[in-house]
Formats: sequence, C-alpha cells, structure tokens
Amino acid sequence: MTATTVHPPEPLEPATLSLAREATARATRHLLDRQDEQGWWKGDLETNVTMDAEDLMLRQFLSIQDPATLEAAARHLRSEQREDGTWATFHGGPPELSATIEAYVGLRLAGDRPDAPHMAAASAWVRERGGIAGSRVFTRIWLALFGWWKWEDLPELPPEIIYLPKWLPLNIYDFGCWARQTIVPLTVVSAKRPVRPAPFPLDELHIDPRRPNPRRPARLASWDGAFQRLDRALHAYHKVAVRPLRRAALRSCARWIVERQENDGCWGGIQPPAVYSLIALHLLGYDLDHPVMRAGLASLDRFAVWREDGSRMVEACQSPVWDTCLATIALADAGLAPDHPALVKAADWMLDEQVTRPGDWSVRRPGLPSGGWAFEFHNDNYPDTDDTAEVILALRRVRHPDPERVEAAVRRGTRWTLGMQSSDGAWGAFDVDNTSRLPNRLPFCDFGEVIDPPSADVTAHVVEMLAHEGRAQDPATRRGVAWLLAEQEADGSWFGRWGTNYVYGTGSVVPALVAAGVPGSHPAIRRAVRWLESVQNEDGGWGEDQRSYPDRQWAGRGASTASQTAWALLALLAAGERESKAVERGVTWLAETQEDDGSWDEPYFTGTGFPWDFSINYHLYRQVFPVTALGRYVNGEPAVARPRRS
Ligand code: R03
Repeated sequence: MTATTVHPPEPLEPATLSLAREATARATRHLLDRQDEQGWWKGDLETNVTMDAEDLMLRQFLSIQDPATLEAAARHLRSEQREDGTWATFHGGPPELSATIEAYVGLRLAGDRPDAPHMAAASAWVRERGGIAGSRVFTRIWLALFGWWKWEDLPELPPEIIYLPKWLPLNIYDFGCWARQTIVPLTVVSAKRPVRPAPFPLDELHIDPRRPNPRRPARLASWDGAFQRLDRALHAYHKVAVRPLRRAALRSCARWIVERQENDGCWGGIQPPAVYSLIALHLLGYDLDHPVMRAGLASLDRFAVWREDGSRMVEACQSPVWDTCLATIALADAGLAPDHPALVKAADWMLDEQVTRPGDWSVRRPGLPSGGWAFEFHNDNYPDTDDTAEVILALRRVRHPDPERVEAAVRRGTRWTLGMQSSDGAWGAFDVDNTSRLPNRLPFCDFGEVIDPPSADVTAHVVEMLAHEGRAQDPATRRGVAWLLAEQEADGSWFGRWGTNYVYGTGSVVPALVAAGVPGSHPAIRRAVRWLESVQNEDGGWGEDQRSYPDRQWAGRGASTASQTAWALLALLAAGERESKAVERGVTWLAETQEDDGSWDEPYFTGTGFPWDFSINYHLYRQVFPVTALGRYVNGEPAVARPRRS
C-alpha cells in the first residue's frame, strides 16, 4: 500500500487500536511513576564489567579500597560471568578478551582465588587466546600500573601533544571530545610510568613479553607502517625528552585537566576521563585530600548503582537529560495535556540545564554563543547537538507558564545548533568538522571510535528539530536533508552511530525527512519502508544484533526488542503506513509483550557508545520509545509548525 492515497484512509482495525490504547495508558502510567521529584527521568546506563573492574583497580592504585565496595562490585562481576568463565561486553555477546582479563583481575582484587573453578576457567580461556598481549591498550595500561605489563611495551603518547597548535594534524582537538579528555591524562600517566607493588602475581594470565597488537599487521609502505615507525621514534624520544620541556608539558596538561573539572567534581560526565584524570593529577603531586581530588573521588561514587541484591554496578555515564527529553516527547505523543504538571516540571528542569558558557567546541567555533544541552547532569564543557535537538523538540510539546523563557532558550539552542553544522552540511555530536582520520591510526587508539564525524542519526534529529521550528526551507536544513538522502544505504536503510543500528538510523531519519517536507511517496522513503518490512521478524517485532556492526549480514536482524520495534514503527508511521499490515503486527507485538506493570523487559543492548566495541543498554529505552510509537499510532503524528521568516 502506498502513502499517497487521495481517498480517505481505511478505518483502523478496531481490535488493534483498542489494544494499543490500553498498552499506551499502562505504559504512560509506568513512565510517569518513574519521574524524579525534580522533574527528570534517568534509567540505568548498563555497559560492561570493564567499568567495575577499572573502578576497583583505581581504588587499589590509590589505596582507597574498602571491603564493602569490593564485595558488592565482586558480586556484580560474578553475576555477569558466562558459563564458560568468560565475560562478554553485551547481553548474548561473544567472550571478549580485554573484558575477561579486567574482570578476572577485579575478582582477584576482591580475594577470589585463582584455583577457584570460576577463576581457573577464566584464566584458561585467556591463555588459550594468547594471554594479555592480545588485549587492548587500555587494559595493558591498567596492568602496567601494577607491573603486570611493561610500560615499554605500550604505544607511546607524549604529553607534549598538548602543545600542537589546533591547525596541526593530531592536535588534541582533532580527537573526539571523549578521546581528548581521556588522552590528555593518559599522556601524563604514560610519561610517569608508575608501578605500584602488585598485590599478587598474575602469571596465570600468561604474560607474553612483546607482541604487536594483532589488530593491525602493518605493511612497510602504509599509514600503519608509518605510525608504527612514529611510535618507535616516540619511544626513543621518551628516553631523551628535554627535561624542562617535559616538565612544562606536564604542568600544561595538569592545568588543562583541572580547568575541565565539572562543578560536581567529574570530568565530561563520563567515567573514563574521571578515572584517568585522578591518576594523572595524583602522579603530579595532588594528594588525596586536595580539593580537586576529593571532589573527583566523590563524583566517582555517584557513578555507582547499588542494587537490592547487594551488588554494585558502575555506570559509564548518566543519561538524565537524554532520558528526560525523550520521556517528555513520549508522554506528549501519548496524549498527555501539554500543561500536565509532569511535563511542566520536566520542562523547568530542562530549562535549568541549558549550558550558558563556551566549551571545547568553541575552539572550532570561537564566535558562536553558547546554548546547547549536554547528555548528563554535569557536563557544561561538552554539550551535544543530539541532546540539544531533542530537548528543543521536547520543550515545544509543553505549555509552560513562562513562554518567553522557553522562547529565549529555544532561540539560543537553535542558534548554537545551526552554528555547529559541519562543512559537509551534516552534524556530529560534540564538535564541528571532527573528521580527520589520523587519530584512528595511532597504535594507541585501538579501542572504539576516537573521532566525531557527522552521522545520520544526529543529523536527522537536528533536521527534525529545525523543521519543527519552522525552518524546513532554511538553506542549512536543506543541506542536512540533501546529506541524509545521499547517505542512504543501497538497501534503503541508514547507519545508526549512537543506537543499534540500521533500525535506529532508519527510525531517526525517516521521521526527520518527512517533517522537513519529503513526501511519504518519495523513492527514498519508499525504499526505507520496503527495507523495514523486509527485516520484520515472524513475531511482528523488530530486532537488530550488535553483530550488524562488523557484519552487514546482520543488518536489521536479531531478536525482537521493544525499543527497536518502536523505532521501526516511528519510521513506518511517519511514512504514512499507519494502516499497513507491518504496523499492525508491530503494534500487536508491543501490546502483547508488555508486562502487567506497563513496562517491557529488554535484556538486549540497543544503544551504541562505539560501534561494536562499546554497547549500551539504556534502561529507559524500552519504555520511552514504545510510548512514543504507540502514542503516535493512536493519536497521530506531532504537528509541524508552519515555515517562519528567519
Ligand atoms: C545517544 C545520544 C546522545 N549521544 C551521547 C551519548 C553518550 C554515550 C556515553 C559515553 O560514555 C563513554 C564511555 C566510554 N568508555 N570508554 C570511552 C568512553 C567514552 C564515552 C573511551 C574510549 C576510547 C577513548 C576514550 C574514552 Br580514546 C567506556 C550523542
């Protein structure tokens, strides 16, 4: 069936419609119950055991271990261990070497004996896989801190990198902001090469003295070959580094780090930079009761989630702004009155969260006034365009008692977002034109993404926001639309950078294109609809495995989940497929898999930190996206504002 019917649409299948209404009402109540008194929502941000293990190794390194934390973290580590003794980095995923090594060390710190069956199984598997040498650089840095790996056998990254001006390749602003905040403290750590006495030997993990990282076998005349020679040169430089220059560089790094500490003591709202910054500053002479250190250590405790079963899980990051804007949109879609107290409260909280000072993004956009939103409670230095777009979309769904305040906030947010457009017409999350491929080539950077180029999902959210602001015809929006159309995959889908994967990309892009005036009958939209229909599961839902990142065969394939089913429905509904069989089956799947309390169960990870390397289970995704999809099915699409004169 096509979207462009001139005759009136057929009546909805009444059974499906009433099923959807009931499911929406139950899901709405559940979501409303979970709002914090201050107006925000926050679901657990579940990632993997490297967070918990690194937290324990940090405490060991700084000698601030306490038995209660240790035992609770160990409980969590044990509960995540697979039958075969290994650890995966997402639900249902394969064993992963670095995570298994780190979790094993974490349990040994907690006192688990190497000959206990669960420990022996883990170490045997690590040895089978070649031991520590095959693990990522971060893992080997952690081990080097205790003498379980040699500093000389790690890639070099000198603190003098802080002096590279912003127009030279490989300066710190060529790295994505999360990598930048991690790398600056790590240059300090690797210049200092500290070794604390190991609390136990680690021979059972088999330390292979020197083996190049097998991920990148290099040919001589290649980029990788060149970077390996650079790494050898930097190793030689480590020995002869001019002492006054090195001392000055270390001082500059310390200043750079301290300047970026957030109000609550954390760094960038994410766990890795906080952990490495604390180690670096400590090595530079900040003792544990220095105010910077005290605030930093206190902030780390706030990443820990203590559970009823006595276990303790460390979050990589916290998502209150993201969860709150998505929940606000969902509740509005579900038909809550725009002046409902829950929505007004959420809007008030979001208004207070707007960032009003420059951040690292100003390096590439010096004149641009601030006005974005960040993802976390505290991250003023790194607002992102994704959160900013969704917060603006959310604020517009609320009738706030002070409309002028909302208007002013939205105006600043829109101006900032427009200023953050990259030169190709699309948007990255945190920075403009963060597209140099060189950082990825450094042997040091063997884990995750280290740059922040524009992506389809972020660009779609921005385009959707601009369209709702009446700017669909602005040249900036048109360039975004053109970029999105050019970025469509041959099969009709779009890649998902921050959500898994093509279902997320497609579920983000189709509603944005339609909001920006692309008709449902457009060939690009038709191809997307056909792709979604082609990957719908037998049971009526949609699902997509993390394996879709390394292996295109898995695009759109996987066990059905609530969030991914909702994303597919959002695209189909926007494309005008409300009456289609595919939509009816998807809506029925959501209604039938809903729990009695109005929630959904979702063990699968449908969020993406870094494609394949770092997956996220956002615990609120299972709720907010079904509420939005069911709400739009029942109540129709949100209205798009008329074009404005800008
Ligand atoms: C969903 C849309 C909003 N989005 C922001 C999403 C933020 C996601 C969480 C970020 O948490 C991080 C965890 C990390 N780990 N390791 C790193 C890291 C970064 C962010 C990391 C990896 C490599 C380097 C440096 C840091 Br180099 C666990 C737009």
